[in-house]
Amino acid sequence: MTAKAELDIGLVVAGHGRHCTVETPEGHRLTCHPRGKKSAVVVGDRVRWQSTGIGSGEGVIEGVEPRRNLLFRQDDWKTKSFAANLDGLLLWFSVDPVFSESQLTRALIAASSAGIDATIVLNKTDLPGANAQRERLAPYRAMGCEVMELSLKPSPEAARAQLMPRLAGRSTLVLGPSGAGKSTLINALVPDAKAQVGEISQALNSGRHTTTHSQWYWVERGPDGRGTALIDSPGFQEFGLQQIEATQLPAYMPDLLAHAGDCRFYNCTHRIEPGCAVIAAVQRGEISASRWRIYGELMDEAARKRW
Ligand SMILES: Nc1nc2c(ncn2[C@@H]2O[C@H](COP(=O)(O)OP(=O)(O)O)[C@@H](O)[C@H]2O)c(=O)[nH]1
Ligand SMILES: [Mg+2]
Ligand SMILES: [Zn+2]
Repeated sequence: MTAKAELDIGLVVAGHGRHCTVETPEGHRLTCHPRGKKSAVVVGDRVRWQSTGIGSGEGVIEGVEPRRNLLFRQDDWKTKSFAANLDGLLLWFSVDPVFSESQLTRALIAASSAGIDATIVLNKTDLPGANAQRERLAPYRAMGCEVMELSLKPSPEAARAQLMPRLAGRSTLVLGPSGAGKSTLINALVPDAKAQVGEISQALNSGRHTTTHSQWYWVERGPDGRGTALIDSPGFQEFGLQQIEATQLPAYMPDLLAHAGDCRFYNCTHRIEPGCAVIAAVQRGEISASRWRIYGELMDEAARKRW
């Protein structure tokens, strides 16, 4: 038996349920299967693997290196991991289709609780209606979120210049609903995107590429196995936050948190209590009514899980 420390280290660049595609430091990609019933790996994981046999072109994952972070959502019945070991997150929304503020808030809370730095992107600002969507993001700017406005398709060079300082040398997950321009981004920044997907299909011995899982793309592959990477993720409808305790929610909502310490009751839920400083701030317009409404929905969901 090979000692664990001597096994090869690889990077998970695509996940396909139980099996995944692993990239070696030399840039080779191969399909790997987890050993036994160990939990599935996610894109961004560093794994120790060994070949299933000379010429097999496949491997077995013997272990997963400790994760720096993991972005996931937890719906009522299932946990869905997006990626691990992230340096940043682009919450990628557009003027059309109009973004869901509930999805935005949920993703921001998930990122904050995972300790991942998030930037909100509003794409397609060339379209009519951009001002209305810009205004919907004002509360997010006010609470300290970085918001970037792009029109990627008509101005790809300007968009690249805006984005690159944020992306260089980091691995960044792109998360957002379908139709917002994520594939357009990948194609603009990753010239050989098709080839990178092709390598994965080849490693899987299938011509068809699945878009139901996250996928790693090198914008620039560094010599040391590091570099600039974008991780494309499938669009989502649901974004459950069952992993977060109800009482912890305000800790991940900076606009609420700024007032939560001034409530009359130490265990205030900020929904109905007299002397609630959060409700007072909503009434003064210092917290947006829609953020407070979404907070209420998240509290209801969190309460539901106790049954
Ligand atoms: N007007 C406009 N359309 C864009 C922009 N960026 C992307 N699109 C278009 O939006 C549509 C959806 O883009 P796509 O990249 O497939 O979105 P995805 O589902 O998030 O991967 C395509 O028709 C793109 O050409 C933009 O900045 N402005
Ligand atoms: Mg797409
Ligand atoms: Zn309160």
